[in-house]
Amino acid sequence: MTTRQTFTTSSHWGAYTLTVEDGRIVGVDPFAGDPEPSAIGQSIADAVDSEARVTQPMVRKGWLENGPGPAGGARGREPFVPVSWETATDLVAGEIARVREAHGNQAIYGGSYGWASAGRFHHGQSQVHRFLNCIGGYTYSVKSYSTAAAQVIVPHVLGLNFLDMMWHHTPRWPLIAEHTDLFVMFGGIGSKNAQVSMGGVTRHSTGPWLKECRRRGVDFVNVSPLASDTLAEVDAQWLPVVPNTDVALMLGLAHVLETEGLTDREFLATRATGYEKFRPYLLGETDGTPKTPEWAAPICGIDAETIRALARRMAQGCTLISVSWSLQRAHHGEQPYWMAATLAAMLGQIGLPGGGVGYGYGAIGGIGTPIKRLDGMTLPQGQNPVGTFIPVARIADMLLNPGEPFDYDGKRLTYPDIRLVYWCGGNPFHHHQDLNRLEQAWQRPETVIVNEPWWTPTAKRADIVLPATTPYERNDIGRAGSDAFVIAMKQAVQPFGQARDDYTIFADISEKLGVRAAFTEGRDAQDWLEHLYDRFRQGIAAEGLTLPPFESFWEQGIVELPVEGDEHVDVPFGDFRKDPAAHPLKTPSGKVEIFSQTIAGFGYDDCPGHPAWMEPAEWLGAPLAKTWPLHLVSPQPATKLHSQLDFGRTSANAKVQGREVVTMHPDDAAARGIANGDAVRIFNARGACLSIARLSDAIRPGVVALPTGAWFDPAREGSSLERHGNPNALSLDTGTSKLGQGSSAHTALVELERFEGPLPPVEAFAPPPVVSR
Ligand SMILES: Nc1nc2c(c(=O)[nH]1)N[C@H]1C(S)=C(S)[C@@H](COP(=O)(O)OP(=O)(O)OC[C@H]3O[C@@H](n4cnc5c(=O)[nH]c(N)nc54)[C@H](O)[C@@H]3O)O[C@H]1N2
Ligand SMILES: Nc1nc2c(c(=O)[nH]1)N[C@H]1C(S)=C(S)[C@@H](COP(=O)(O)OP(=O)(O)OC[C@H]3O[C@@H](n4cnc5c(=O)[nH]c(N)nc54)[C@H](O)[C@@H]3O)O[C@H]1N2
Ligand SMILES: [Mo]
Repeated sequence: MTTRQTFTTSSHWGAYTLTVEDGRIVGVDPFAGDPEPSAIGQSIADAVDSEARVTQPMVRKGWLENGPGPAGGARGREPFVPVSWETATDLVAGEIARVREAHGNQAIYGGSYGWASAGRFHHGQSQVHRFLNCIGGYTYSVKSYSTAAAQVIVPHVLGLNFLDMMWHHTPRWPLIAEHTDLFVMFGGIGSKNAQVSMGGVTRHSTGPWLKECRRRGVDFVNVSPLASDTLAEVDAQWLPVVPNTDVALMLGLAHVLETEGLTDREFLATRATGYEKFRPYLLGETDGTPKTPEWAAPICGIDAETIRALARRMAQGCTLISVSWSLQRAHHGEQPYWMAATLAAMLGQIGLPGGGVGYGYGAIGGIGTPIKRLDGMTLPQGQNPVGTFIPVARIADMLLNPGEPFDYDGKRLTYPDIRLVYWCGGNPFHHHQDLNRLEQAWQRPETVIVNEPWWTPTAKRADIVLPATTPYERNDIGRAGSDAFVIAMKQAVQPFGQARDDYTIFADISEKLGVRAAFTEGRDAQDWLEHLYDRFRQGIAAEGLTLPPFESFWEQGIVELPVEGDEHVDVPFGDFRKDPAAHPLKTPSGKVEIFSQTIAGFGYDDCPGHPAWMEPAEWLGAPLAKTWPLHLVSPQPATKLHSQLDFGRTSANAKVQGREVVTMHPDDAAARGIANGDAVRIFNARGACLSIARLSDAIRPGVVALPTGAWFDPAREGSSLERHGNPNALSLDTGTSKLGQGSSAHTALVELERFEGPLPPVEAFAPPPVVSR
């Protein structure tokens, strides 16, 4: 007899009801209250018993036989030996103890970047950080791949933590719908990326809000190399900018405002500082180059008349400038964020309803939603006694250059000498730039330990792999700060193979290291869920919000909190605008810093004291473009979250011949004899990957777009040709600047050619060779 049951669950891409028959997930139905559910969820049905699952603990053969040490190329190439949990736990505990004793805790790198699962208790990073803190700490990472440059520049310019700026001080949709005349979107605003949000987005409202704004008369301008970066329904004017040149375009706009008497001098004098230092640069008095529209046009690819007309329009009514995260994930990525704030200050509309500047609409779900944000359902991570850290995207630099100094936001720091790397809930061999370089760097540590449900490229490059459960194999709670829901994520199926929860894995290692009590505080997983829930429930009770007791919540499955509504909408910077003396910004001057004495004082050659156009390391105007004539942008994938569930149906169905698709302009294709659907090889001096061409005139000529997410799959023998279409075989691994040291993923020049001959197989999802001891 067939058994059939349903279970609620949540994910970074939404809430679903899972139907399980005879122990298998057979149905995935989106939450009924979600107006635009994400198709990513359909891949959940393929998650649990995928061929890519890790069945039991595994140890790299050479590591098991010879012990820890730099791997000299063996990591990622040698077969694995299956071992028992008892053996694996002993090996991990023993190795951590050895490294700690011989080299100190700072020799352990536990940054462990990645998104892991939406469940707040079984959240990979929280678990591994808590564990490593219990054993004396670890070298950690700061900021994110997503927004590192923004996280560093925004506090200098606007005196706000960037995430705070985004969640609390970015104009919300109801204000935009009511007041904004013109919405100028650098990097566009799609609803593709708003499918996901850290911890979940239960009611997807970015698309509906964009359409509502259009219905109420907002005019949109999409400044982006891809027309599809904005919803077709908003009828945006498309300005197909040359990638990484938005600052030149913004300077051209600023020049028109300044020279045509359209700047708000009052605002600049009373609510901003340093315009008098920026203005001579803008007018060319300091460098002999006035930043006119005619100067900007050949750089950014938008003609001077269009720039001039746009500047005048921006000064005519209520204008909101938005900048996507992608612009700052590029070389000199601090500049567009700084220059956008400068432009908004020149227009004098910061602090007006529906005007000014906003960052990151559409980058993830929930930004701009009229909601009261409620934080506080995370696993406490404890204190890290170790003080060494890196900006997150400097991992390959760190592994390659132990003991070397580097600059970061005014500090001179030193790369630690890492002996042991522990990753849980992230996939660096998906997310890092220039993966062939990381491949070299990754051989250096003595030991790499990875907890993973699947044989990701990172798991394949570990010495010890501990198989973790998926969110569908354990109980958890789904909750995100800017979401109205609390969701019971109920165990739907039995753990696959010998998989264990990360919590159990770390509790057992803690036992061997004598810190079990500190790690568990005497609670089992279910106790923790109730504890976290109760703590959250008490916390919000202080704000007058009530949640049912745990048992009834668990019974109900999905509970909505009354936190959404127009009463949560205020005008960002409204008080500051009204009375800047009484409500100063938290910058040194209390005002918007168009010139920052702090940054100028750092003396960086790649980030001066005011926003400026500096040529990126690679762009279409560089001499290098003669060799590599196409700019590669690598947007986030529509059909998955990063590399997660890449083997699932939603991702697989969008591939062609099992490969990620690259979008290119028909003219660029014709010049290379490429037809729609042809296999292509994309290459530069750093690497090469295979992909399938899709021709579209909705992309700027000279630009190609290959989304991230295809599991890194270099050929095993002979060449390092990546076979699956992962753009990080090609991207540039350099910091945004000495200030932010963020990822420059969107800065890369490439060439592309038709791929002749038989296509090599994609082996990304095949487990590595396994041998017995
Ligand atoms: N479906 C889905 N959604 C996601 C994710 C996912 O994996 N899948 N990941 C999430 C995460 S972690 C993040 S950080 C966000 C990222 O959000 P973003 O950083 O905003 O998004 P991207 O997809 O990287 O880039 C968006 C677009 O920016 C444009 N672009 C690139 N370079 C330039 C430039 O120099 N100038 C201009 N004007 N435009 C440029 C490209 O055309 C690209 O399509 O997305 C989140 N949303
Ligand atoms: N070229 C280029 N590269 C980029 C970007 C770009 O725009 N262009 N964007 C960057 C950005 S913004 C980001 S955020 C990164 C994405 O960074 P990634 O690290 O690639 O993010 P995820 O794919 O979400 O990684 C999560 C990993 O956790 C695993 N996992 C899921 N649940 C669990 C669990 O319960 N336990 C354990 N142990 N593991 C689990 C998943 O299988 C997956 O391997 O990529 C970056 N890379
Ligand atoms: Mo991200």
